[in-house]
Amino acid sequence: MLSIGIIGLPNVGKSTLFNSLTKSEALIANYPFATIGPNVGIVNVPDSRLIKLAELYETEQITPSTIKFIDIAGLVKGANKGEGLGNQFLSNIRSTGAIIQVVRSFSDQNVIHVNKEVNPKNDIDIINTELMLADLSSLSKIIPKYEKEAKANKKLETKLTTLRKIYDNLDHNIPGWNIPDLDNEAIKDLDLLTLKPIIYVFNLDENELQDEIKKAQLQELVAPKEAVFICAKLENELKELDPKDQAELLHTYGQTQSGLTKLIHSSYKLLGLTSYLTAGKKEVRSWTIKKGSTAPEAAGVIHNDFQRGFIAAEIVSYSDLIESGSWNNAKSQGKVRTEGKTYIMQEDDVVEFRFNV
Ligand SMILES: Nc1nc2c(ncn2[C@@H]2O[C@H](COP(=O)(O)OP(=O)(O)O)[C@@H](O)[C@H]2O)c(=O)[nH]1
Ligand SMILES: [Mg+2]
Repeated sequence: MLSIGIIGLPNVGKSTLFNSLTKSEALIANYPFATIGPNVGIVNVPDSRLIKLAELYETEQITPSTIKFIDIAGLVKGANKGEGLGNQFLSNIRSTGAIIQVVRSFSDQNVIHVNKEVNPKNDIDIINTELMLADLSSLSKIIPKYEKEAKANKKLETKLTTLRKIYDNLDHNIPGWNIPDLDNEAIKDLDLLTLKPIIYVFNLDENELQDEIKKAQLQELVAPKEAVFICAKLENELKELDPKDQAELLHTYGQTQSGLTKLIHSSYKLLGLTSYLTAGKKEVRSWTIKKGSTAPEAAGVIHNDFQRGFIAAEIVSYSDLIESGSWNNAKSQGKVRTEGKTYIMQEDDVVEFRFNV
């Protein structure tokens, strides 16, 4: 399963955020390195369509899509040289599909800041410098290897050119994200940290949640990357409440939905994932696929046999199905389409596969 690593300086609210996301009990404490070892949590992707479909099919079995989050400790200045939990940190983050960088904006005097002052720009620079140094170090090992191999295999020359281009940019303080026109084929198996998809999460004070000017300034720091604004402390309080009280507390800060919901949806997209739906009396379910998957590939997520024996996919859009009131009605109204092997799955598809085994 693809995962997202949560990184950032100590005491910025990573574990608080992780706890709210997973409702688990990773250690929350007011000192660096409280989170020893990776904390891994599986999070459901909220999807109100599943609840509607469950009503329609009178089933109680709802299975949502999930994402794996990892609370990663130990990123401090010098992590690339093994400071803090440097090396362990690097191996934990290398295997994730994407990164959430948590940046402190909240100003609580009781929570120590490792660099003594709350300064989002400075903190982002420290973290991204560590990521770049780690990438430089990886490349300085990979490049000589390819240089040797390229002597015998000329095909590797283009790859080597790309690797050198990334190295030179990093050497001039430009992370992989900001290098234009990289050859996708050459970078896809590299696992470089500054090539991973990233979202910045700014952890705000409660009263900053409605401060549009502040939020615009923070977004500016990381544009064109996505920024999500939350108050981890508030999210942590929300998870203790029932839905009605949650809504009331959110309302106090001018919010209509939890920042976590937005973060989970953004994370899912960031990983390049999308989903399609199946619905029946036994179960209503969201299935995770890579964006751009064909109908047989999507069928394969349910079972290999579905992919191997794929004949066709019968598909109705979610809104048409709800409007028609049942699959059969939708069918008699001509709203159920039959799609073949080359069909690219869409997010709104409710599907029944036909296959031969
Ligand atoms: N005031 C305030 N305190 C927070 C917030 N988020 C986290 N904290 C506190 O900051 C301290 C460090 O949080 P933690 O999640 O352990 O940080 P980590 O080191 O990044 O994992 C804890 O005492 C938290 O209660 C927030 O949004 N506002
Ligand atoms: Mg922590």
